[in-house]
Amino acid sequence: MTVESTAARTSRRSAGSKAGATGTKRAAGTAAKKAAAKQGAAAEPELVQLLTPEGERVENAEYDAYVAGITPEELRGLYRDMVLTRRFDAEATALQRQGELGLWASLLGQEAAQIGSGRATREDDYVFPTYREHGVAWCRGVDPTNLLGMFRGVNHGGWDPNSNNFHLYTIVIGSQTLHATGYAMGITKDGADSAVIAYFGDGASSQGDVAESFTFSAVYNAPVVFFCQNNQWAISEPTEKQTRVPLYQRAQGFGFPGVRVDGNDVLACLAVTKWALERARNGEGPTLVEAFTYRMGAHTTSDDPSRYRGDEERVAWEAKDPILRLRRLLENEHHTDEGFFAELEVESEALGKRVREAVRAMPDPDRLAIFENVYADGHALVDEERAQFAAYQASFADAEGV
Ligand SMILES: Cc1ncc(C[n+]2csc(CCOP(=O)(O)OP(=O)(O)O)c2C)c(N)n1
Ligand SMILES: [Mg+2]
Repeated sequence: MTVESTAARTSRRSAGSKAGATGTKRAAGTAAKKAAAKQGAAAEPELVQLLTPEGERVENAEYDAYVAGITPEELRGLYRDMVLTRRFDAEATALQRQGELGLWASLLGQEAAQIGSGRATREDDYVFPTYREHGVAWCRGVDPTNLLGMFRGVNHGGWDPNSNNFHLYTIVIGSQTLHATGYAMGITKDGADSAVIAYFGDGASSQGDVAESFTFSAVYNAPVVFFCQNNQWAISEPTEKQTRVPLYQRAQGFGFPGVRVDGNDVLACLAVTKWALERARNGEGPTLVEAFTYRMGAHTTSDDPSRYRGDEERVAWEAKDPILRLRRLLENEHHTDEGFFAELEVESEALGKRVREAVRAMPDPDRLAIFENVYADGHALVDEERAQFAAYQASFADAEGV
């Protein structure tokens, strides 16, 4: 497998194949791209898409096998995951506005990339997220309320990474790709057949850490999937400021495959990630998956995107909404009734209420807790600093419970 766009080869192949019985249509766009190329216009590279924004399935010889047996119940499950994740995210944004959280990084618009890839992982796989992977956390079984402690400033993480094989959020962008690569190299040494997936953004792709991870994982054939959510922005910097080539093509220089997938298509993200994880398990080494998506909201609640981007692109991406397109598929193929959507609404409301109550009930931490767990067995210098800080706190006239 080379880094030639898998979709390009697939669309060549599927151009001669027959449309399926469930309204499947052929991968389109090749002719238009050729025409654009003739006119000298820069054609956008192909991406793997299995579900159009209109909710129609697209045939794909390479990746169909990875979602071929998907049942209506599983499709409803993916829809439920995305709706509840979006609801949780909206609730967290509101809690920040109410002063209950210090900050929130919204995943709005990236639900398909996260749920599709998250649901592709196996229980024994290990996930290294950045700070926006609330949907992946959901798939891994991390209780969403646990994600909020760090953003409320009451802990440094809030979950045990080893309980769900879901590492703590990482703010130093790109650094988790190194941790993931090291972990994957360890898996190989253990002789296990688990895989690792590292999430990072288009901005993080410029970090030296990411380049080093690519080199190491390629040379050591590490079982790791690099899942880049290209949401078009790194705070106020557009992707053009990170790269002169489509990001997935970077993999070529390191000697492993790269694929661009429609990041708003949950089925394509599921299929491509399953394929990449399978390669890792089979000893075929790393893969770069570029999920082409869009950050619908602000970078974080501290950001005001109207200062650096117009409304037009958000409006264009709204038409590609990941949840809407799966809803259209479910409706087109009569996999749901009104009861399903009504029950999901009730479930969303209940989740919102649970999240609000959990956040408000989070106790302030003991002020000296920050000195705990620095070293496994304690350290004289930390003991000294703890004593100094305790004395400082006690020096205030209204000191209590230090
Ligand atoms: C090493 C490092 N440099 C700078 C920052 C400040 N910073 C935080 S988020 C961010 C942009 C990240 O963009 P991207 O990787 O595209 O991820 P996104 O936020 O879009 O999900 C930057 C520069 C940081 N956290 N870490
Ligand atoms: Mg980004």
